[in-house]
Amino acid sequence: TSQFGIKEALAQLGVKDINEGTSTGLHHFANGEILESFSPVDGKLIGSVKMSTSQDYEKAILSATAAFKTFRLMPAPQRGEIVRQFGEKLRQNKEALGKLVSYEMGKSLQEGYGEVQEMIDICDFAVGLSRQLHGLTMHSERPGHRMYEQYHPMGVVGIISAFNFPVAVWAWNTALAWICGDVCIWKPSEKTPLCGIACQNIIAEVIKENNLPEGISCLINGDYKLGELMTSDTRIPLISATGSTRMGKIVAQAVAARLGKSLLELGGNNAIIVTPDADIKMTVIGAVFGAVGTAGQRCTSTRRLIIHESVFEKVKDAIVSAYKQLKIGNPLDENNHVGPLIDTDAVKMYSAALDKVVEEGGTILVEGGVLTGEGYESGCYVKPAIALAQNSFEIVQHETFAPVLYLIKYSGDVDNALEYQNGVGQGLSSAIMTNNLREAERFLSVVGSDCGIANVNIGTSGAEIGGAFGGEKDTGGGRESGSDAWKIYMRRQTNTINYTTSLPLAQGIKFDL
Ligand code: UN1
Repeated sequence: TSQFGIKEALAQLGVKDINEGTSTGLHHFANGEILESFSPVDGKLIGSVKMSTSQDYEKAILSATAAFKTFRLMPAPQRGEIVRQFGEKLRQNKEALGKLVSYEMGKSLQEGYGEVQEMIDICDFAVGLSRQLHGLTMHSERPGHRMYEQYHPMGVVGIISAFNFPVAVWAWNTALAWICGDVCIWKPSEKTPLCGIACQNIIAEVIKENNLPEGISCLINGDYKLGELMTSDTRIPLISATGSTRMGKIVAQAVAARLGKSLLELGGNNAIIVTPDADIKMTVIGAVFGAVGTAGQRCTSTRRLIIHESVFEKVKDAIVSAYKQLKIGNPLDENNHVGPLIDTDAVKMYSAALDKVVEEGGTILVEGGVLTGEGYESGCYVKPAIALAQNSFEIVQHETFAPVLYLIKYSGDVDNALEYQNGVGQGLSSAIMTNNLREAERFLSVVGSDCGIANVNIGTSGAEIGGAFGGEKDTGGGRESGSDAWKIYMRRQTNTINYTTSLPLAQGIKFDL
């Protein structure tokens, strides 16, 4: 791996194995059992860290709560300046962090860099936003009264993130939370703990250079048990969780039981509708990147292609021949398109999905399989597969986090395709490929896609940070990143001020003493 500079990247990011001394990880609360991070790229141990105990968790909460008391007093544009500096440091560390993401998680180097770029972009967005945390002003029904609303910092934000975007999802949350005056406790996926330490080291430098309280950013490492401590803790007003629908339902119930707020970004089952008027070349690029990018491990990955019968053979042949060009291998080698899955459990789920689709009556169009031999020693490399399927198949209804693409045929008009598109539990991302204005507008209308993201002539993945990101139904309903997603990180207060010498009551109520 040294040829790819992983050692240098880890050194630059201050990530050390516990045997080499403590990983800097300023404000990294971890004194528990050992957690080893193996790379899916070559199966090698990258490093070990300690997990956080419940005492560590308690320390993190106390530190965060204390930091909030001062951080909330800092004017928002000054908090924006901190986020600006964080963005600068991310620029300096883009190469190193991108490489670590690629090596620890397994996505292609280009996508590793892209993920760090998303972090930089959200920082820029948050800096501008730090001067725009606007509330509204209303006209009071009472004379000599003024009414307006303001947004105040809320407190500690708990972030639970997934392995597939081991750094960007944290940044979407923290960059906004910080300009809003909140402090954060982050539990990264136990599959990518080193990415967490690298990020914490970067922000810790900024915090130190600005003499700010360290508890603004706290890192804890561990599994679902730590997550449970967070979701049931009334000292955390907002839990932002990214992961499976199964996990999200557990989180949502625990947070709701104490009337906390949750921001959920859960599974997708994203489709591209390919109409008779689709540009086939664009469709192929969008569909193939959507299905095999990040080895099908994005929540926005393309899982289903809903193709009109009149173009079905043409589109199918074009996609199948594009799959033949795919190079599978070490994601740090930029000649490869597809890297490994995160671990061998994911490989099992991939294989089970392919068995299941055949069992349910589907036909394999591009054979899958687990790769073995030189370069594939980790056992995590699989061949992207395509199956002809029915939308109603149980396996098609289910999100398999792997490069398995289902082709579904539709006939008649676009409404029939929409029925399939919307006929799944999840509601994250969707797309239509068409040059027909009527079809495109129908897809975007109230009777069109029911997803949080609906694209025309663009694939389902790779959203920009400027829009609100998230989806409906089993996707959890949360919105992160751009637009007005910042509002969930603040508490809203309505203020009415009387500048007269009398006290008229609203609704014209008379109450004389
Ligand atoms: C995720 O998979 O959890 O839209 C996030 C995209 C990326 C983010 C995906 N910007 O594909």
